[in-house]
This record gives sequence, structure tokens and C-alpha cells, in this order.
Amino acid sequence: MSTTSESSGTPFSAETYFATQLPPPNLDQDVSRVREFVKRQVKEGRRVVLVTSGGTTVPLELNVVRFLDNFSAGTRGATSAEYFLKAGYAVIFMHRQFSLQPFSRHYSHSTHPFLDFLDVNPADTDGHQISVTPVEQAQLLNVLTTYKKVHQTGVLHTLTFVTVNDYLWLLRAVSKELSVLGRNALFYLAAAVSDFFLPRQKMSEHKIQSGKGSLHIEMDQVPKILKPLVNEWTREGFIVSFKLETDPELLIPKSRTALSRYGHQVVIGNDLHRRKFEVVFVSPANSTKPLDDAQPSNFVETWIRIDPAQDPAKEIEEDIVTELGQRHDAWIHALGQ
Ligand code: 9Z3
Repeated sequence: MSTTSESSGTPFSAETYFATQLPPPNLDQDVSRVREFVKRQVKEGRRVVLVTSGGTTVPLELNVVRFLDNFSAGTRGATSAEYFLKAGYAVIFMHRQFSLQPFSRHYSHSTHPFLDFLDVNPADTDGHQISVTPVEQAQLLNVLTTYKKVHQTGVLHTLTFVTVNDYLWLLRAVSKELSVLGRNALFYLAAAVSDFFLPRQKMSEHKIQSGKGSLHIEMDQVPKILKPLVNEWTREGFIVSFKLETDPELLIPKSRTALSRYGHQVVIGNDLHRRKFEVVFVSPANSTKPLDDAQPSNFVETWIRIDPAQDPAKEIEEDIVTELGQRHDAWIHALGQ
């Protein structure tokens, strides 16, 4: 397959996108559940964070057989969601179907399959009693207790997407619902979102047939969704986006560009290969001045690093969430200044 990144047409604006692409079939139902959840959190006085997590697919056919995907397993999002819950936030966890989820992530079928640490009790001749291998008990008890408590208190709401189209429609709808929270809403946009997509008008209805030689696909650019998110859908929320690069030299310049283009609060830059050990927070040096990404002094960079050789159990998301909690706090208390 060969693709070209140059589009002959004008890039889709968010407005054109939503006027021409269809919403996912269960959008209304998803939105009314989010509304109920948010209403309850407002009543109980909690801050709410929207965590997006995992990769988006780009289908190539309407009757989809093939699609483009990306590497994200959803580790960043699922891990961060747990730390946000621990910090007292209610969490809307919007994730790619079948990607990692808070709590169950500790027992992923590929890295830590739970069947490997369950035993049939040897004293039980009928074989009806199952026990947990002693070495796993403490961690399981800890995870299970927190998981049960979170579900009993109703502070975690889960939503799923598969395609980039599902993601965009859901993000727009959920962010509008969160606007009732004003500054108490935090957006943590960790999903790995495709930059390119195939509009439904250009998709083949049926499976693309082979036999005509190589396949050429021209994709359109996904609209820059952060702009309407910041300016229209949710005017007061604290918005954190992630910038992923594979060339470390681009990390800070691209994060600065995103910040000056969209005017939100923080871009967290991460390099694909070092993302589990270091990230950089890029934010405006002075929130009242217009940002110019050609002026480094307009920005502040704060690195967060962990050393896995010193503490293999440490997760960088713990420090990311602590830092964001403090910044969100300051943002709430700066209201009216
Ligand atoms: C991230 O950069 C996330 O930290 C990762 C997490 C996807 C690297 P994993 O799921 O990986 O733990 O394996 N997310 C944002 C990536 C993204 O699509 N950003 C867009 C961009 O870079 C802007 S929203 O242009």
C-alpha cells in the first residue's frame, strides 16, 4: 500500500467535518449517561477529569475489512485514570475498545495473565475452590479493594470508541457536557489520534479488491479539534494535550506550536521511546500575553523524570497527575483574578 500526505482539497474544518461525517449510532445514549454522571459529580462537589486513551482506527471501506491503526496500548490513559481517582477526581475514561483499562490493566492477558496465578485448592477434592498464588495476593487484594470502592462510589464512567470518527464525535459531545463544571473540569487528552482520515464520501462501499496493482490512498487531514474545544465547546476547563514525537529535537518546538495555536493550558511532550521515563510539560510563561512560538521566552518547560533502575515499580503517571492536580488547583483559585 502506498499513501500520500498531500491533499488536493482544502483541509476539513471542524464544522465541515461534523456536517459531512456521520455520528456513531450510540452517541445519544452515551451522552445521556455522561450527563447523568456529571450531574451526580456536581451534586457531590467533585472535580471531573476526562481521560482519553488508546489509538483510533481509520477504516478504508464502509463495510470495513481493513483499517489503519497505531501502536498505543492505552497504558498512559489507564494508569493516569487510577492516579486521578486516588487524587479525588471523578473520571470519565474514554478509551479505544479493548485497550487497557484502569485496574484490570494490572492483569493484562499478554503481560500478566490472571489464569497463571490462580490455583485449584489441592485440599478440595471436588476441585471447586480456587485460590490466588500467595505471591500475588497482596497486590490483587489492593487492586480489587480499590476497584470495588471506585465502583461503589460511582466515580468512574467508561466510554468506548474505535474509529477516529467515533472519537471526534464523542469528544465534542462529552466536552460540551463537561462545560457545566466550569473550571472544575480537567481534560487529559492522551489518546493517540490519527492525523489523517478517509471521509465516508471517498470510501469504497465494499472491500477494496486486489488485482489492479498497488493501492494508492489519499487521505484528508483530521480537523484540528483542540481549537473548537478550547474556544467553543468548553470555555473554562483546564486542558492538557499530549504531543508525541519520535525525533526528540521536535518535542519542545512542536509542543510550543500546539500551545500557541490552540491557547490551552499545558502540552505534555513525550518521545515514543522514552515516554515511560520522561515527559516535558510545556506551558505559557505568562498567561495574559499572546503566545508566539518563535519566542522561547514565552514558554516554560518542566521535565518530569523517573529512574526505573532505582524503583522499578514507580509509574511516571503518578508524578504527572500530582503536578497536574497542583496546576489545576491554581487554575481554579486564579478565577476572577
Ligand atoms: C500520547 O502522546 C500518549 O502519551 C501515548 C501513550 C499515545 C504516547 P501508550 O498508550 O502511549 O501508553 O502506549 N498521546 C497523544 C498522541 C497524539 O495523538 N497527539 C496529537 C499529536 O501529537 C495531538 S492530540 O499531534
